[in-house]
Amino acid sequence: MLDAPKHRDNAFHKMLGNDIIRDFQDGVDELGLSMGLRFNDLVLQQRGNNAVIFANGDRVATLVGVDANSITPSDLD
Ligand SMILES: [Ca+2]
Repeated sequence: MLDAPKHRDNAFHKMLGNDIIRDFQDGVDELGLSMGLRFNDLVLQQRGNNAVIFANGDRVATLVGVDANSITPSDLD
């Protein structure tokens, strides 16, 4: 079951799969987690210039041009 997006502008990115998010702005945009995931369920890795987010061993999103260390619970909806 998927949650409906709370708003549909570019400032909110719902991670539903192996998404490539190219316009994430730290401190401006928020990430939405599906499937009841919480920040502690995530693994963040730096791959080149990108932050890659894993949950339960699966890649759920790639944030292009984002520092993995900049993603904290405050970035989640
Ligand atoms: Ca942040």
